Parts: sequence; structure tokens; C-alpha cells
Amino acid sequence: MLLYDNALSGNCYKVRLLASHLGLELERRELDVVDRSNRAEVLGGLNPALRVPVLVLDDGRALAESNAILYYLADGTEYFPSEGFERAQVVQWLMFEQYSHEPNVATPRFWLHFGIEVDPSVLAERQRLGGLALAALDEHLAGRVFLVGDRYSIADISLYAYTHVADEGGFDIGQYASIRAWLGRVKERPGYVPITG
Ligand SMILES: N[C@@H](CCC(=O)N[C@@H](CS)C(=O)NCC(=O)O)C(=O)O
Repeated sequence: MLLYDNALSGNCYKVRLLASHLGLELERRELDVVDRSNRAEVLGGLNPALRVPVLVLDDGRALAESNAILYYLADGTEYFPSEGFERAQVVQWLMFEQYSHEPNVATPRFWLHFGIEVDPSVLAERQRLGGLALAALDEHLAGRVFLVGDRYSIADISLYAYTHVADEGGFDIGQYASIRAWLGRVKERPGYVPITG
């Protein structure tokens, strides 16, 4: 399978991490996330949103949206529960990740890392909302081992991706004890690879 990828992107890292857990070989094609001038040429016909990650299966079909790719690859494996309510709970966390967490935790990291100028009040508001998302995650993890059914799943993989580098977006993860313990547990999973891997 071929992954249109970016080494710094947490959304792409989700796919690389799950693939590593599953022992799947991915060919990686790196795309720039700042200079998007070749996006239409490279991703046109594969992803109408022209964003990475995009996974091209061996039969040529293409799938975009990081959490949809996680769903596809994990279905039928230990990383996606088989019981209906637990499956829905995993989807609940994937939705939370895309609506409340990623736009507010990943975007400040992107702006700060690439030195992209934004109105300080816009950055501060994203960080405020990101802090709320992290607090919600921390509260849910208190007394739990993993997000759903106390088994490591794509819900954990999806939320791990930007949470473990949240400090790069100006967040202090040190204040979230349950998140910190959970980050350590994810890192111990067989097949774990770092975002830089
Ligand atoms: N909802 C999408 C978001 C994908 C996304 O924002 N990708 C970024 C990299 S993390 C990207 O392609 N940025 C460059 C662009 O928007 O052209 C997902 O989860 O895959």
C-alpha cells in the first residue's frame, strides 16, 4: 500500500502507527504541508480535499481522512472492538478527535512549528479550546487504562497522535496526570513507532 504522507503530521502518523502495530508495509510518499502548489496534480482523483494522509490500496482504490483509514485497517483486528456498543464508543472518540481536539491542539502546533503568523487572539482561543479538549480527555482517562473497554484501540491511536506532541503547540501536558500515564502505556505497546519513525 502507498501512503501519501507528511513526516510531521499527526494525522499521517496515526496511519503509520497502526500499520506498524499490524505489521503492514507502507510505501511512503512525502508531501509538503506548507507549499501546497502540487496538491491537485498529486492528489487530484485520490482525495477531493487534497489533504494527506491518503492511502492507496494495492488494488488502486484510495482512502482519505486519517480516522477513516484507521477504521478500514483496524476492522477485524484487535484494534477495533467487535461488540456493537464498544465500536460506537470508538467512533465517538474518533469524532471528538476531529471536532474538539485536532483543530485546537494540532493547529497551534502547526502555526508555531512553521512560524506561521496568526493573530495572537486567534492562537489563544485555539489554545483555550484545546485545553478544554485535553481536560475532557484527562477526565475520561482517570481510572481507565485505555479509552474504550480498557483495551488499546484506534481511539487511543487517533488521540495519541497530537496529544503526545501537544507541548509543541504551547500546551502543558504535565498538568494532566491521567493523560501522562496513558501516553506512557501507548508507548509500551508492541510495534510502537515514534512520530519521527
Ligand atoms: N481531517 C483530515 C485532516 C487532514 C489534514 O489536515 N492534513 C494536513 C496535514 S496534517 C494537510 O494535508 N495540510 C495541507 C493542506 O491542507 O493542504 C484527516 O484527519 O486526515
